[in-house]
Amino acid sequence: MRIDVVSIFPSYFDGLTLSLLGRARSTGILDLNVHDLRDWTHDRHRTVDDTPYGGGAGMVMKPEPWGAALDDLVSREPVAARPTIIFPSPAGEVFTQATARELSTREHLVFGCGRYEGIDERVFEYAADLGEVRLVSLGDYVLNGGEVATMAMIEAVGRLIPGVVGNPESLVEESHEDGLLEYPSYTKPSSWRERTVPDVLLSGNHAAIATWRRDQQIERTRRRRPDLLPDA
Ligand code: 6GU
Repeated sequence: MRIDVVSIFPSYFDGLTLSLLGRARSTGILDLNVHDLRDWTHDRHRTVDDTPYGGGAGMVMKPEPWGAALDDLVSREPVAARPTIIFPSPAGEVFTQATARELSTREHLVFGCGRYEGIDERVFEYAADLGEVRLVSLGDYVLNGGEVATMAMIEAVGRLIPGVVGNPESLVEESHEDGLLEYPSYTKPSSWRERTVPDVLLSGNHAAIATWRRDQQIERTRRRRPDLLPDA
């Protein structure tokens, strides 16, 4: 998979060279390129924002650098090869594990990280001529820009690409993959500061362990995230 990120703070993404995704990058599974939006400006001050038409607080990102960046990164490929262009936005659809699964099947993702009060609306319209545009939010709270959201999305998507996570089975039993939260985990010692591991986990009875874990998943989900359970 190829991923291009456009941001005025490219160094935010230095962390993606670490650990799992770093290895995926060095083995070639993931071709991740981070770009500075200011490289597509032409004035002395490398200006990327301006005041909003109609007035109001804050600044809006100018369309010209975005247009030039998209032109360079999205070669006018045949329709089938067009990228998915993601603009992180608190006004977007909410990003879920299903979104991550869907995006993990794409050949080319482009993330456009906005700052200030947003990006000139015409950029989204123009991008729609070049690929599939998605405005995506991490959840119902406000961040200062799209960078942290993009990091989260790249990590969630990246680990689903075949070969990125060493043991594919570790992807299966996780929170959200089956619509339930994960069961609790324990390791040695079996007694620690007077707290013991549930007996069933030491029993060697695999059927009983599976039942206990499932019950724990349902109970945790009911307590912490009742919104994830079907109404029945
Ligand atoms: Cl994707 N962007 C910003 N700026 N704030 C957010 C968000 C995204 N998701 C939640 N809050």
